[in-house]
Amino acid sequence: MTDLTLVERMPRAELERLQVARLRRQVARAAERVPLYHERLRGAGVTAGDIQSLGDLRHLPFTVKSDFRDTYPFGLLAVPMEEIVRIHASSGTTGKPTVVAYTRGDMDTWSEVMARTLMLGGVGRSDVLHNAYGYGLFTGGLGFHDGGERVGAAVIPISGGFTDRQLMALRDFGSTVLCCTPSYGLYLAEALEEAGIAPKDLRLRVGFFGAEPWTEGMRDALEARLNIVALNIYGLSEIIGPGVSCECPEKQGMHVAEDHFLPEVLDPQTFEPVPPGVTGELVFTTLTKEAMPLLRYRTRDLTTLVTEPCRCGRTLTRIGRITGRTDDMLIVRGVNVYPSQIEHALLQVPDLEPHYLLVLTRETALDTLEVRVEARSSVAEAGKEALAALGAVAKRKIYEVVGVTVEVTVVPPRSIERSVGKAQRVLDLRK
Ligand code: DLL
Repeated sequence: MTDLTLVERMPRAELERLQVARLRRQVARAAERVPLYHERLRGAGVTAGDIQSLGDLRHLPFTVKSDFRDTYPFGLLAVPMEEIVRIHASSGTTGKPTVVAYTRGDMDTWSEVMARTLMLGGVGRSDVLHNAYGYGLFTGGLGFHDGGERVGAAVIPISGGFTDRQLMALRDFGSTVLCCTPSYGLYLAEALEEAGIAPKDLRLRVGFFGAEPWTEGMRDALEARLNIVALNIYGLSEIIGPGVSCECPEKQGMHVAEDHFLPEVLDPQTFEPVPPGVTGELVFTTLTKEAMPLLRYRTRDLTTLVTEPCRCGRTLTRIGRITGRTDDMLIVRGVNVYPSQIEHALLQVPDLEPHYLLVLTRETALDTLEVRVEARSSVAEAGKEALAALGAVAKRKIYEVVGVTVEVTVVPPRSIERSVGKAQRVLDLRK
């Protein structure tokens, strides 16, 4: 087997030559095969031949989340459906999900970058990988699964939920690697404590936590309570899923798999690059994607570029923690949620008024999202039971549309404070 990690230590000049060559090919492919890029590149007056250096990236047009919605479901495909072997999806801003698709070649790239991610934490054949990321349309479960198999670990596809079964597998199967969202990791740590299972009863040594924002404080708690090294992993479905970037044990930023995904960090107002260390919006250009090449995709995530050499010897650029977003997307128990999606669901329930407030709390490790929404006066007049029944309908509808379980409190008309100007729809009490 060739050493997958050789590229991670390439001299920068050599890596950049590779990136420019790949970028040129990717632009040519997008222009030829994807009508949206054909138009946009023509509008920008750029052709693949104009790409001579990474500096020329700035002449390329951007791609945004709504481009997925406008071309839903498969308008961004650069290959015929016969070449697609996998489809995943993540939240869109309204009822329609963001659909992503993979060719056989893309699956190979994905398992490669996930294998490299796991190798950052030293994962290999002797490991037992407890994969509690959700399996399904979400990229977390299957992304870790394929990477885990590729490094030869024994993968436990346990997915999320069923706490007793999680504890059984963690202990009895001798799991050495834990993969889940940081909040679920903390939840499992608490459940282990409650069950009287101490870290020394387990063989866990490293965890890969991501898919939602977290803090150094949470890292300290995960490391202390589970006796592991906790690494931050970042990725997004549009680019490939998990595998875009991850920390090495130096924990000084997440190495980007730059030979496949070219990062920029830009001032969100001027779209000019910001210097390393300064916060801006993270933008990615895929370099090798076959099914859905993306040029300058605006992730909406805020972070910094870290360019000084890492003590681990990898020459790949790093990004800092994700410190926020430039839009209103929330992440609730690892599920991306846009307030507009909740609104879209609520509007489909007759007898509800379009006045609502989303209240986020974190009592134990896991987030709770309460949706307070007003009922029509006829329901309110019918009494408490009518309000509760309507709440149950709304809860089901939100689960159906958004894929997240929420608490719904239906309140009488005019109970929710009206704002002057921009409506205040979210009350985030998790900090
Ligand atoms: O969350 C992919 C993933 C799975 C990453 C498992 C890591 C582990 P999406 O569902 O498309 O994909 O959500 C992507 O989640 O734009 C960020 O806002 C957020 N996110 C992902 N990782 C992190 C992280 C997966 N480590 C969106 N820190 C991204 C903060 C993160 N936010």
